[in-house]
Formats: sequence, structure tokens, C-alpha cells
Amino acid sequence: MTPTFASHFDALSGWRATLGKRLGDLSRYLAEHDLADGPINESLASLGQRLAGEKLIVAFVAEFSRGKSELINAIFFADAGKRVLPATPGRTTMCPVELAYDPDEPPTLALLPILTRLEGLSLGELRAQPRAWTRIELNVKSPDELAQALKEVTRTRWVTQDQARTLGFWDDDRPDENPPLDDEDRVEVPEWRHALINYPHPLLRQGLVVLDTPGLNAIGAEPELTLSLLPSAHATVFILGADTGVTKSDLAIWRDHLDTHQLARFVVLNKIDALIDPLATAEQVSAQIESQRQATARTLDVPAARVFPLSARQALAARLTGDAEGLVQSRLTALEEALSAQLLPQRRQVMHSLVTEAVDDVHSHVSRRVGDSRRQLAEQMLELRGIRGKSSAKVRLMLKRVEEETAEFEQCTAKLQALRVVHSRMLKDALVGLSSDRLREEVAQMQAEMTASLLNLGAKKAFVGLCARLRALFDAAQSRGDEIRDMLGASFNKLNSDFGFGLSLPKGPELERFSRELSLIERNYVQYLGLTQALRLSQPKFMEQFRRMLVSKLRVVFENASGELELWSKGASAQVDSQLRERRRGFRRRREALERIQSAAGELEQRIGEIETQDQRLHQYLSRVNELTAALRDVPRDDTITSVDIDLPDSDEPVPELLRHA
Ligand SMILES: Nc1nc2c(ncn2[C@@H]2O[C@H](COP(=O)(O)OP(=O)(O)OP(=O)(O)O)[C@@H](O)[C@H]2O)c(=O)[nH]1
Ligand SMILES: [Mg+2]
Repeated sequence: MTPTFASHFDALSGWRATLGKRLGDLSRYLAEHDLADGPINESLASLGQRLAGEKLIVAFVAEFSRGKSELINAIFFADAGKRVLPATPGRTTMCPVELAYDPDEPPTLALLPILTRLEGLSLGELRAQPRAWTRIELNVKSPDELAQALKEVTRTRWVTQDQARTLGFWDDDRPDENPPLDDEDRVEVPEWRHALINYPHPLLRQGLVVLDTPGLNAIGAEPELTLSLLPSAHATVFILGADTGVTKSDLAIWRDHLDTHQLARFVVLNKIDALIDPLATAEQVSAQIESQRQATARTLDVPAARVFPLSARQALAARLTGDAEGLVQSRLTALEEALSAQLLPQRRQVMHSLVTEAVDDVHSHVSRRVGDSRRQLAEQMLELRGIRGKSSAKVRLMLKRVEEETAEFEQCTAKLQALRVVHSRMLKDALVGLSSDRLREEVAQMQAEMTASLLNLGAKKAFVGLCARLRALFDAAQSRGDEIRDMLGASFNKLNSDFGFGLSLPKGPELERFSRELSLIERNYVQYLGLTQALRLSQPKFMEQFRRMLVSKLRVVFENASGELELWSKGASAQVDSQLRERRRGFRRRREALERIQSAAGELEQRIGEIETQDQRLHQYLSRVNELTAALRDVPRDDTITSVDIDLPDSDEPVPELLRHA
């Protein structure tokens, strides 16, 4: 059978596990032989965590009843033996549903009440507050109980028009888009704002996150969906009905949420089974599907190859009954192949370059450190060989020389102290502009400008102004960082020539990446503010929610940027500290050796032997580190999946019987 998304994803996880394992080997070796200092160990550990926690997010977006949930069932959950996510005619999924797996939590359905919208806290903030969520334990052993529990995501409640307005489901300016009223003038709204399903499915266990969304229309959609969840997805799947093609409301959703080339987009023409016509031949039906596909591609302005006609229902049914012929007819595998081909190599590239970069750093750090120690050993060796056959008066003289050299070297401590003071002052100056206080001030200024503008029509301008100021802050921090590097460069050269250090300047701090993240946030928000949404900002609650969401997004970027700068700085000072330690140790060894030689005959040869052994040992360490880093660089970056030794990490939790791959 052709490999599906699931099996390709398995291979990616295997590959990642190989990287993780080799990274672990390297870190352990470095630690056991004391070959790396704090910052290097820290950055290896955080890389390991990042690899292990790496997520791949796929979001499904469409008007209601196009078959999002059914398609998710068919692609990911057919092996549960049942339709897991509720999929029924009419509106079904009422809130965004995130499927993921965190092994530290039991299988649960966590639901965030819609009323939390009234408190103005953003979804991001509420994620960190377990008490805000209603939890339902999931019995993953029983497909029936599971499906029953997940029905909760379809729950609604009836509220007055006023309440609907405050909750964001009623907009007096857009009467056409408001939901219908019942006999008592009440409006039906979702019971939940967001649902998280923690479910030990093999794919989720390996870092896949699936986002199912409710049929989106502009009213009622959580801004976070557009501003945070969708932009962070690695792929989005947009679904249409093959029978209807692109309707007006489909097009509105496409424009509002997906019409940006930043996203990897796949378009599905679902329900092709509904086109089967007893009065037409199979060829005629195929031709009809093809022309529908071309028309869709033209309307949405995407390549026709990105439009996939298929039948989710047929595919699910075929997988549940093991009907290979039915699966072929459903045409689902073409979409799965495309998703795999596009996404998985891309994830590989990202992880691979992360690892290669880190490994290069480690390698140059260790080579430098070992090289430095070996150089000292060689000097010492030269000295000891020079006293072979010399008198004890000569040895005494040499001892005196070591003492003088030591004293001369120790004069560097005052210089180093001064360097530390200057460095930390410069770093502090560079970090001020990236502080959260500074960020808050800038956002407050934007908010003041927005509120002052009539009907918030100046919202976009105020926001663009904010982004320009924030970018200037990054630029300033970058040039401060460059100044620190230049200052260190000059000092290192002086220390090297005056005191025999082997200090080498690391590459400068790189804040460019954070400016790019800022631009991405800017693009998403600008698109959002361009919609009639700007008008909604005149509601204080909405404005507060918007502000909080914005601050929490930006704070992450700012914290990461200032973390990067600090880590870079720490790396530079750690180099000085470790060389200082090494040099002192070297002087001590020389002195001790001479003292021993002075007190006993025969010590000299023994000491020379010891130095030789030490040098050999260092040489071995270095070759082993070369092997370990080469092993990491050699994990293939491209798609030669089978050539990698795939040993998946042991998992202590057994996969529930019914979820095992067939
Ligand atoms: N004939 C046919 N029906 C399908 C197909 N895919 C889904 N359906 C049906 O269409 C209806 C809606 O499917 P859902 O998966 O609930 O649609 P959705 O996009 O998740 O809708 P909301 O959750 O309301 O946003 C269900 O009755 C499905 O069984 C298909 O390929 N062919
Ligand atoms: Mg649904």
C-alpha cells in the first residue's frame, strides 16, 4: 500500500529520535570529560528539548459542514475504528478543537467556557491557568465512550441579544451576518471557547498537532484564531464542497483567514462522491471534477496541483472496513502524499540546520579548549626536557622563573576585572530597550493613538507605527550588541598578546531573526485590522483583549531576543573564565613538577611520561568529539529516510490496543 501521511510522519519522528540520541551521546561525552563550559552545555540541553518538543501543526479551516472534522477523522483517526470527532450535517464543531498529546497529562478533553471572553484574558494567558478549564477524562480504551465524550465540542447555549453582543457574536453594523433569533429573541452561541484534546494517538505522541475549527464566519471568530493559531500552523487545509465549488461565504473565509502566501495552503474539494450521477459515465463525472478543480484554482489563485478533489466520508468508511478499492476511489492519498512531501522535508531542514549550527559551535569550542591545553602541555614538556641532566641550581632558577611568570600573568586579573565591568555595563544598556517595561510603554502609546482616532479608523496606522518603533528597538539592540563584540575583540587581542591567552571572538549576536518574527506578527495583524474588525476595537472589552493578546505575542519575541543577547554575552565571558582557570592550572602544574623534581631524582622522567599521557588523552578526546559531531552532521537532511537507523524512544505508556496501527 502507498505510504500515507501517518507512515511518513513516523519516519520523520524516527529521524528526529536519531538526531536526539546522537545529540545525547555528544552531551554526555562532553560532560563526562569536562570538555565544555556552562553556556555550551546549556545550549545543547535546550536544543535537545527543542528537538523532543518539536511540533507540527496542521489546521483545517472552512465554512461549516464542508467536512473538516470528517477529513481529520479519515486522515488521522481511522485506526480508532470509529468516527472520533463528531461530524454531522449542519453546524457541528462549535469551537476550535486542538488535538495534541502531552504525556505528562492523562487523556482528557479540556474545555474553556465561552464566558471567559468577558474577562478580557487572551487564550494564550488562559492556557497557563488550569482552573479556567473544565476537564473531562477520556476513556481511550472505548471508542464509543470516546466519541460520546467528544460530542461536548458541539454544545451550544441560548443567550439574549445583549449577551451575544458582549460575547462578540452579534454585530449591529453587519445585520446580514448575525445568527437567526428564536421565538424568544435569543441567539444560539457556543458553550465553549476552545477545546484541547489530550489523546495518546501515535501521531500526536510524535508531535503532530491538529487544529479543527468551527465553520468560520467573521462574527464570533476568536481573533486569536486568525492572529495566533493559524499563522503558527505549518500547513492549513481549506475545504470546499465539490458540488458547490467556491461560494460567496467560502470566499469570504479564504480572504479573511487564508489569503496570505505566508501559509502553506492546501485546498480540498470534498464530497466528490456526491457528484456520482447514474445518468452520466464515469469519464463524464471525472471531467466534471477536473473542470471544478481548475475553476477553483483560478478563483482562489492557487496552482491547480494544490487543489485536491476527494471524498472524506468515503475514505473514512473505506479505512474503517479495510476496503482498499474504496480508498482509491476516495482519492484521499493524493492529499496525504502532498502534505507529507511538502511538510516533512521542510521540518527536517529546519531541525537539521539548528543541529548543524549548534554542533559547529560545540566543535570549535572544544577544539579551542583542547588545543589550548595541549599548547600548554607542549610548553611544559619543552621546559622539562630542557632540564634533563641539569644541576639542582638550574632547577631552582627555573622555579624562580615560573614564579615570576605567574606573578606577571596575574596582573591580567585587574584588566579582566575592568573588562567585566565595562562588558556588563554595555550589556545592561543593550538590554534596556528589550525590556518588558519598554514594550508595555510602546503598546500603551499605540493604544492611546487608537483610542484617540475616530471610530478607531486610525487603528492600522497606530499599529504600524508601533511596529516601526519596536523594529527600531531591535536595531538599536543589535548595534549595541555589535559594539560589545567590537569592544571584546579589541580586548581579546590585547589579552592574547600581553598575557598569552588564546581567546577568539565568537560571531556577533544575531537579532535579525527576531525582527523577522516581528514582521510576521505585523503582517498578520495588519491584515486583521484591515477588516471591518477595526470597528470592533471601539468596544473596550475587545480592545483590552486585543492589547493583551498583542502584548503576550510580542513579549515572547522580546524575551527571546534579550535571552539571545545574554546567552551570547555569557558565552564570550565563559571563554575568558575557562582560559583563566586553565592558565592558572598550567602554572601550578609547572611549579609542582619542578618542586617534585627538586626533591627527588627520577621524578623528571616520570613527569615527562605523565605529560605525554595527558597529551595523548586530550588527543583522543578530540578525535572522539570529532566522531560524535560528524555523526550528527551526517544524519541525512534529505528524504533518504530508510538509511537512518530508526530507533524510536522507548515510551513507558503502552499504546492503547485500539489505537495501534493495523
Ligand atoms: N457525501 C459526503 N458527505 C460528507 C463528506 N465529508 C463529510 N460529509 C458529511 O458532511 C457533513 C458535515 O461534515 P463535518 O465533518 O461535520 O463538517 P465540518 O466542516 O466539520 O462542519 P462544522 O464542524 O459544522 O464546521 C457530515 O454529515 C459529514 O458526514 C463526503 O466526502 N461526502
Ligand atoms: Mg466540524
